[in-house]
Amino acid sequence: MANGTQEPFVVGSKSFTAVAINTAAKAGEWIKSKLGDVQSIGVKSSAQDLVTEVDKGTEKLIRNLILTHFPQHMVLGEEGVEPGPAASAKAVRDAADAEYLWIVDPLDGTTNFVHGFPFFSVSIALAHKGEVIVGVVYDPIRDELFVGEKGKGAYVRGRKTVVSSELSLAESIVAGGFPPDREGALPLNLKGLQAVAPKVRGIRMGGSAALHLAYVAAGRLSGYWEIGLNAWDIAAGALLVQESGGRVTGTAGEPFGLEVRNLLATNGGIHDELQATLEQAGATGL
Ligand code: 2AM
Ligand code: CA
Repeated sequence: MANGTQEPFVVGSKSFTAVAINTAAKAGEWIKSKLGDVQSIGVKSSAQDLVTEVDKGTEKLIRNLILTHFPQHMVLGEEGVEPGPAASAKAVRDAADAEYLWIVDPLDGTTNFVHGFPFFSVSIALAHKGEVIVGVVYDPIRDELFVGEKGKGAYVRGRKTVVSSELSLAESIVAGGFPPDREGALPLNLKGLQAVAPKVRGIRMGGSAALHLAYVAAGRLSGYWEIGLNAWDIAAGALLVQESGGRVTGTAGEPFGLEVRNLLATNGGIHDELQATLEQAGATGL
């Protein structure tokens, strides 16, 4: 090298996006191979908050792959953080200053995975100085990999994803969700459900926040909201929605950021109506 200067050694010098894609694909294959073969199931904050050796093993695999390529980067993963909203929020705040931060949910939809309900995903996002620049959500059951890059659009199966075109709740399918927090989040998500269900064409609750967001991006759902999420559930999926022409805010309409835990993501056309419905029901926040 000229003047004897040395570049830091980077294995294979792959792009961020290539590493995100390869890592999510490998993790997803591993998860799929373990379906129906879970030996030990643990509980975190409650009997509804499950963790398996697959969650932990997959996070280790992802962490190792990312750090092999980018040893200077930080990795924030669900299984590395104590359960509960306070610890999650603190982990995100503590990591926010990192120049490059990978935000990882090795298995989004653990309850589904444990029960053999085929709706779960691997979610990997890369934030640069607090802004998500790459997002990948992989569904190993359908072998669908959703990938988005800031400013460059989002894709699935080689095709650009575009949000749906509905302009009213009456012609929309909307998804919601129930995280395991029974005291704080459940009553609000139920209130929202009661208010939204009579207004929409259909309501779905699949149990994987990341996959719901990927489906909003791909135009399969017109919108999605959920109270009580964590950054790793939504960082990648939120970028997919934005890069597909959709809108992402907090449920109270506040701008999206990694600290947002109550999420509203839509095709844009139904955003205000869904937000107002949640607002009127008193279902926008903890
Ligand atoms: P998980 O399977 O990765 O834990 C269910 O509607 C959604 O809530 C899923 O995306 C699920 O992700 C998420 N979830 C599960 N436990 C959670 C927790 N303790 N806090 C916040 N979100 C959680
Ligand atoms: Ca998880």
